[in-house]
Amino acid sequence: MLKGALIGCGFFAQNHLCAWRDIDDVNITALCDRDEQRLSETSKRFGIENTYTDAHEMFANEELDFVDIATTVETHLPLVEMAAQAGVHIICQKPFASSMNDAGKMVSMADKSSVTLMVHENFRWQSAIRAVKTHIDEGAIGDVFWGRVSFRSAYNVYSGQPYLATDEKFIIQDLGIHILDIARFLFGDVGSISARTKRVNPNIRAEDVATMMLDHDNGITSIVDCSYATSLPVESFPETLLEVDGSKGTLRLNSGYQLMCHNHDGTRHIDVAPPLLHWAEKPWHNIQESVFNIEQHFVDCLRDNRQPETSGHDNLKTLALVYGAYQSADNGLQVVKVGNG
Ligand code: NAD
Ligand code: 89V
Repeated sequence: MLKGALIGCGFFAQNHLCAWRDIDDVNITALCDRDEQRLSETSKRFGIENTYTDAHEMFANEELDFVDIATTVETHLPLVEMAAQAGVHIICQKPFASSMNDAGKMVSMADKSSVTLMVHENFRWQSAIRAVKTHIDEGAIGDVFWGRVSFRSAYNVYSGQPYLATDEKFIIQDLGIHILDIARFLFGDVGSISARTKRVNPNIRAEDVATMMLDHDNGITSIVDCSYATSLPVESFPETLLEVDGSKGTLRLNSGYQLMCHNHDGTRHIDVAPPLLHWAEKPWHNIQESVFNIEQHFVDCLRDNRQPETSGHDNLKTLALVYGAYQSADNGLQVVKVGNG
């Protein structure tokens, strides 16, 4: 049985804890939040009795195999440092860090302490995204030469996550980070990126629209576009839509989790809708399923002593795209080298 603790009992951590309950041979034995009310509500909801308002105290008192850090980005560096010093494996929410420097420090700390460090970069774990990856890998459309990864919505994300309206950076750092990671997952590492951003909603502080172009090392070009200012007849939050063109055909992941595969054998339409887990709620079920999948992956990696797909090292490449995109947007669509490969 692996013993874990969770730090940060906020909006999204509730999903983490629901998923942990369903992972075999894992027990979340302690919770930490500096907000006493959130801590006590979460403790009652999940029946976890060991609670702390101070993470130092928790690491000193608890015998843990791993910690799940579900706080917002500004706290990740000190919490990862504490966990590494305690010799505890780490799963840390995205955005991993607010600078490449901090991210590099956390990766080095984990390496020095020989603990596994995985970033909770879960969008690539959605079953619809995995289905597209399988089609590409099986050669269903030949050699891929172009792709588009798109997330466009007018969903009110600010109600559940008010900090998104006031943070200095918004859509690339919060959501684009997932969409850029999917582009890396499907099309490979990236040599350079250019981007343009815009703020449409006057009531928020930072950009809510971003359009990015990626030059992948294997010659694929992709467009990654995100918007929280796009009102459509059918609101598809939180679906990521995909277009992939290959030498022998095309793939389209359309709204409603409908995958179209067109090649010399004809055109197939496949329903790749995620399962509705017993604790999940639409429309979030797609993301909630990916939380279960990534937690299971973390545990499998600990057991098999292998690096997770979205290890801290791997996530440095996704973060480089985030900060490269901001640099490009600040400098009139400058092409920014990110040397991802
Ligand atoms: P939140 O503000 O609702 O919750 C964060 C909690 O952490 C709060 O209760 C706060 O009191 C606590 N906290 C902060 N610093 C602490 C510390 N040092 N010690 C103990 N407790 C501390 O935030 P949220 O909306 O749940 O988001 C948390 C993270 O999850 C963010 O980084 C966000 O980007 C990410 N997120 C990821 C997904 C996803 O699909 N991967 C979805 C939503 C949010
Ligand atoms: O996944 C996330 O990080 C969320 C949301 C989907 C709302 O952007 O913040």
